[in-house]
Amino acid sequence: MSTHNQADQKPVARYKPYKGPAGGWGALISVAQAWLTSDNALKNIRMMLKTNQNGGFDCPGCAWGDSPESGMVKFCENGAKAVNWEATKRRVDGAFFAKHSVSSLLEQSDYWLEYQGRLTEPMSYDAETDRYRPISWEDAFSLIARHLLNLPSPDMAEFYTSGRASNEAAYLYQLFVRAYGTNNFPDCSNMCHEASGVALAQSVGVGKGTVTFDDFEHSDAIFVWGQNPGTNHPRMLEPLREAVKRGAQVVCVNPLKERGLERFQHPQNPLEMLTNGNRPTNTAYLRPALGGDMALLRGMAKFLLQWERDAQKAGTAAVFDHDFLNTHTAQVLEYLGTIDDTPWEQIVEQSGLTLVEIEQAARMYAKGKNVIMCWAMGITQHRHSVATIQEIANLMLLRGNVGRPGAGLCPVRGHSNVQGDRTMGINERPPVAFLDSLERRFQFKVPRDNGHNVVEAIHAMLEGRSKVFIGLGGNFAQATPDSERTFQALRNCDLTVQISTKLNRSHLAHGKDALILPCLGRTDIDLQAGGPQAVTVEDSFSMVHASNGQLQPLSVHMRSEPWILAGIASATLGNRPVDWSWLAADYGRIRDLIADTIPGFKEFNERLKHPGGFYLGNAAGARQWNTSSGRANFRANLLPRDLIDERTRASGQLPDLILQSMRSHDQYNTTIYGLDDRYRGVKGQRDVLFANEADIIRLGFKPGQKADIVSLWNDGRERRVKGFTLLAFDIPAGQAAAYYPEVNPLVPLESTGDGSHTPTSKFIAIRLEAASDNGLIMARSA
Ligand SMILES: Nc1nc2c(c(=O)[nH]1)N[C@H]1C(S)=C(S)[C@@H](COP(=O)(O)OP(=O)(O)OC[C@H]3O[C@@H](n4cnc5c(=O)[nH]c(N)nc54)[C@H](O)[C@@H]3O)O[C@H]1N2
Ligand SMILES: Nc1nc2c(c(=O)[nH]1)N[C@H]1C(S)=C(S)[C@@H](COP(=O)(O)OP(=O)(O)OC[C@H]3O[C@@H](n4cnc5c(=O)[nH]c(N)nc54)[C@H](O)[C@@H]3O)O[C@H]1N2
Ligand SMILES: [Mo]
Repeated sequence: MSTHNQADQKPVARYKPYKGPAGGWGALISVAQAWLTSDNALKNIRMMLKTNQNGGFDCPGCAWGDSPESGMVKFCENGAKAVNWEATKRRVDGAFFAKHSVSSLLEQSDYWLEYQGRLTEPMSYDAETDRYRPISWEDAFSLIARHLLNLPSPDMAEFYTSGRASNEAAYLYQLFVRAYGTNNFPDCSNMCHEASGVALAQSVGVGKGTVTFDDFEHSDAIFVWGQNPGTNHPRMLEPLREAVKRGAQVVCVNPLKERGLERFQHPQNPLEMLTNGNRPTNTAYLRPALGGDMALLRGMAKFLLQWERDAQKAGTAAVFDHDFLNTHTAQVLEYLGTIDDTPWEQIVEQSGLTLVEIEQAARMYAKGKNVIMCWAMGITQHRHSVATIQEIANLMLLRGNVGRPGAGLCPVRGHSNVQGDRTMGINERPPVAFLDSLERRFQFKVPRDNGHNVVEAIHAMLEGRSKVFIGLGGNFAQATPDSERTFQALRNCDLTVQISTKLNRSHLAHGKDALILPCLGRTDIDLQAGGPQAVTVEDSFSMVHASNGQLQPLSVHMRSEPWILAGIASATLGNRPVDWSWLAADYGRIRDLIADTIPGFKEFNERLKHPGGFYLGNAAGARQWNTSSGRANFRANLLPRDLIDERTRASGQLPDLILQSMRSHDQYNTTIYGLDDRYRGVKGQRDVLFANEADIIRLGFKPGQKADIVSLWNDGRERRVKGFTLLAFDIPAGQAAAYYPEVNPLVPLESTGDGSHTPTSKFIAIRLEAASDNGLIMARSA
C-alpha cells in the first residue's frame, strides 16, 4: 500500500502565473479531484454537508467563525481538503512500522509521511531494531508515569499543545499538568498570534478580537493586514466581497498580490459560477516592505493628527472621537507627542510606500465611520509585532473604532481551537485569577512560576534542563525554527510522546524512549462509557459551540484525546485531584468543571444546546477596559531604529534579500496535501524562492536556476537550505518569499519578537549562493 501511492509519484514542476479568480471553478475542480482521488469519496461528500452545521462537526481547518444562520453550506475548498485528509481509509499500523525503520522514514518528505494514512495503534520505539512496535495503552501510560515521576523536578517536562485540541481535552491537560506541578505549556500560539494576545491585553485589556461575525455586515471600511484569506481563511472572502458590493472600502496591505484578496468567485453561487463572473474583494491594495506595517500605521496616524489640527483651526468637524478619547482612553497626549516625534522620512523609508499611498490609506481609514482591522501572520511574526499591533489599536482608538457595532479589532486566528485552548488555560504565563480559581476548586497547590514557551522549551531540552516532551497534537519538530537545533533538542530527551492523528517528522526526531499515541480527530465518532461525546471549540469571534464526530473510527485502538489524557493522568497521579476516568467517561462532567473555574462558562452544558452555541463576551467589545489604568491605553512605541537585527548586521555581511516564509494553497501548516500552489501559479514543487526578476539578475542568477539560501546571524552557525528554484515573481524589490516549513532551518532560535518570543518567520535576512548540489527534494534529516 505504502509503496504504490500518489505520494510516491515524482511530480512535474511547473510555474505559470494564475489568471482565474480565487474560489470559483478552480476551487471546485480542486475539491472534486480531492474527493475522486480519495478512497472515501461518497462518505466525504456526506461529511462536507455536516461541516459547521448544528449537530455536525466543527471544521478542523481554520478558526474563522460562521454566520449563526443554519442551513447554508458552510465549507470551503481548503476545509474540504482538511476533512478529506483526516477521513482517509489508509492506515499506519504495526505492519507499516515493521516494514519501515525510523532512519528510512526520515528520508521521506513531509508529504509522503502524512499521506500514508491515519495512525491506528499505540507504538513504542525500539532502539535495537530502529523501529516502532505496538504497545498496549496500559504499558504506554505506565512508561510515561515512570518517566514523569522520576524527574527531579516537574519543571523538567514540556507539555506542548497544537490548536486543534478541543476545550475539554485542553482543560483536562492543563489540570493534569498543573496538578503534576508545572506551567511548562509551550503551544502553537507562541509561534502564531502570541503578539496579538500580548499587545491587545496591554492596549484594551483583552487578548482577543473585539468583533463578532455580524460586525462585518455593518462596517464601512475593512483593513486586511498581512493575511492571505484566499488560502488560509477562505470563508472570510464572502464577507469581504459582500462589503465591496455594499460600497464599503476593503483595503489590503500585503507585499504579495494574493489572488483571494483581488477577486473572488463564490463556488456556491450558481449564477456567478455559470457566467464566470467574479467580484473584486478589495478597493485598494498597498504593498509595504516586510515589517513596514508599523511605519505605515504611524504615517496614517500622523496624517490624522495633521487633519485634526487643521479641523480645529478651521472650526470644521473633528477627525478624532473626542468623547471616546475623554471617557475611555489613557495616555493619548503622550502618544500624540510620539507621532510628532516620528519623522516622515523614517516613515516613508521603513514602510516601503510613498507618501501618497500612506495618505490614501489614511483617507480611507478616516472616511470610514465604522472600521474593522483584521490581521494575521504577516503582522505577528516580526521582532516588533507587539508594537505594530499596538499601533493598530492606537489608530483605532483615535476614532473610537473599538466597542461599537461594525467596528473593532480582529486578529484572525489560525488553528480551529487555538483561541479556546488559551481560554482553557493552555498558557505558560497563566493569569493569577485563573490559578486562584483552580486552587479553590481543586484544593491543591497550583504552581505559580511562569513556564516555558516554545523557544524556551527548545533551549531547555538542548541544555538538558528538560528531559520529557509530550505533544498534544501538532508537529513540534517541523513547525519550530532552527530545525537542526530543535531536532537535537527532541533527541536529547529521555522520553518523547506524540498524541497524533497522522505520521509526521516529530515521531522521527525522538527521545531515547518514544511513544506514538493515535487519537481520534474532529470527524471521528467519539464513543465513551457515557455514550457518544461532543466536544466544544471557540472561534475567532469568541463563539463557543459543539462539534460531533460523524465517522466510524478506523480502529478500536484509536482513542479520544480526553481518554488518553485521563489515562496518562491517572497512571501518574492516581485519583488526584479528580477521578480522571470518571471525567473522561462523560465530557459533560469536564464542562461542569470548566463552568466552575472559567468566567463566561456558567451553565456550559445547558447553553450548548442553543443552536450555533453561545458568545463568551468580550469586555473591550463592551467598552469595559480590564487594564491597569481601567481605560484603553494608547501605547507610545517608537518605530524600530532599524528593521534589520543588529545580530544580523554583526554577522559582518549584508543581506541580499529579506525572506518571509508562508503557506502554499496545498498545505495545512506542516501537513502538505499536495505540491501545487494554484493562486501563485506553482505546480509540483515546494523548494522554490519567489523573488523579483531584477533582484535575481542583480544577484548573478537567472530565473529558473537553483540556489542555496543562507541566513545571516552572528552566532557562527551555518543555516542553509539547498537547491531552491528561483521564480521571477511580482514581489517588491529586496523581498523574497518561500514556503514554511521548508525554510525553517534558516530561522535562528534567538530571532524572536520583543515581548512575544515568536520566531520572526516573516523576516529572515538571507544571502543566495550558487547551488551546492542538484537540489533533490531534501528530507529534513538534521
Ligand atoms: N488552508 C490552510 N488554512 C490555514 C492554515 C494553513 O496552513 N492552510 N494555517 C492556519 C494557521 S495555524 C494560521 S496562523 C493561519 C495563517 O494565515 P496567514 O497569516 O494568512 O498565513 P501565511 O501564509 O503565513 O500568510 C501571511 C500573509 O502575510 C503576508 N506578509 C508576510 N509578511 C508581511 C509583512 O511584513 N507585512 C504585511 N502586511 N504582509 C506580510 C504574506 O504575503 C501572506 O499573504 O491560517 C490558518 N488556516
Ligand atoms: N517558518 C514558519 N514557521 C511557522 C509558521 C510560519 O508561518 N512560518 N507558522 C507557525 C504557526 S502560525 C503555527 S500555528 C505552527 C503550527 O504548528 P503545529 O500546530 O505544531 O503544526 P501542525 O502542522 O498544525 O500539526 C500537524 C500535526 O498535527 C496532528 N493532528 C492533526 N489533527 C489532530 C487532532 O485532531 N488531534 C491531535 N492530537 N493531533 C492532530 C497530525 O499528526 C499532524 O501531523 O507553526 C508555526 N511555524
Ligand atoms: Mo497559526
